[in-house]
Amino acid sequence: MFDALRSADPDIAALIESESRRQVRTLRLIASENYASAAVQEAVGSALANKYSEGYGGRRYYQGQQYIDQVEALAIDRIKAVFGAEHVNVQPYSGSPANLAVYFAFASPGDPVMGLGLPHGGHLTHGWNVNVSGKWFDAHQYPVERDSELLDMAAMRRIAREVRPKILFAGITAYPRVVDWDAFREVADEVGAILVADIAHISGLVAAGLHPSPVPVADVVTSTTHKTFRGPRGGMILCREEHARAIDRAIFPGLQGGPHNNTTAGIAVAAREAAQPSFREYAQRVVDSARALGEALVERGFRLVTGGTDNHMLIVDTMHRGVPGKPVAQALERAGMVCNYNSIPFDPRKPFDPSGIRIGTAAMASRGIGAEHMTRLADWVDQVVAASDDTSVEERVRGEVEEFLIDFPAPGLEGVTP
Ligand code: DSN
Repeated sequence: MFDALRSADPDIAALIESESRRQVRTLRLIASENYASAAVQEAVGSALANKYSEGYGGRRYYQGQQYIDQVEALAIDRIKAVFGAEHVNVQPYSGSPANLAVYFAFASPGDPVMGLGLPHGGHLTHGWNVNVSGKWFDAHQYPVERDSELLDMAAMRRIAREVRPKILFAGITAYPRVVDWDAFREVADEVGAILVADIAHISGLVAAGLHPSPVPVADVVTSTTHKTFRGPRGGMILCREEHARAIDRAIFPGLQGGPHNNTTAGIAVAAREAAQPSFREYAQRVVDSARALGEALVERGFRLVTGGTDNHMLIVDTMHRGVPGKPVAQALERAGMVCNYNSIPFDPRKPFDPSGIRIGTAAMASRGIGAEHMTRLADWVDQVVAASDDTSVEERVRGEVEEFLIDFPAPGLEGVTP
């Protein structure tokens, strides 16, 4: 691999090879990460990256689009088929630009908008105060309930009635339960808001039919393409036909220049993969293993936010075992298991040193690791946390993790020697 790169730039080649080995040798538990297939990676690394294509199919500002138009049309048609969408735009550079385009399409600076608070599992771009969505709009946040830690739909309705948002975001980045799109629709209709479902985390589960789809319910659906959907790093917007022009114009020329055609090709490949029966099996493995891991962690004295999971992620309150999330995440990484530290709802600790960790099962499931392996994983987590920085335990577990992973090749990295 990387013959040309190794000779032209050995420094970068060596770093890529080291990162590839790291991805092969560790249990990747970051809920927003995955392994894109070799086919997706080849599309992304192709000559399509050399081409400028500002505009849309048949209406571009540069000549030479005979193949690019076909690539983008295939990506759009396949995403439409997978999700049953009326209109699709595959040009957003990623999830944050996709969400910004929605604000640009439907609101003006100063307008009221609403989303789930970041510390309660929402996203920065859902109106959090340090983000442009919180600085340029009159952003209001709804919470989860203090006791159940489930979305507080009554509070959401009450705040929406008060502020009458132009845009109502329903969507999550750190929330392990099913989102009731219909309940959001009711409120959006009542207050006259555009309902936006951000399914960046769960789009693979939606594609596989393992989470209810917001596509028939919401006005607009935004997503990244690389999390559970397992495509390249990119974004997409699905919407009703009536919003097609507003969304397309918000992306280009409103917000972006030329689309990244190589990424578009990668999205097309991923959409084809998502239509295969093997993708459904993968997605089932994702949710089954998340549930099994949750049960096994609870048996070992951990507390899960909301008590469990319906999707690919677990928010684990590590303070229940007496240790904050950050040192737990650091110890787990030393032991070969890579997750991120995460706030829990109503966290008394600071975001940079919070009370929990977030664990996702998508990348593991892509390697074929499933529910039957989760007691082993929970034991490793338990042992590392119980050992409290004992490096001999971390080293032993790291060795066991590496040995375990030999039987589960990582998609897209099959040629990498651990
Ligand atoms: N960074 C993504 C995540 O980890 O959930 C969200 O943007």
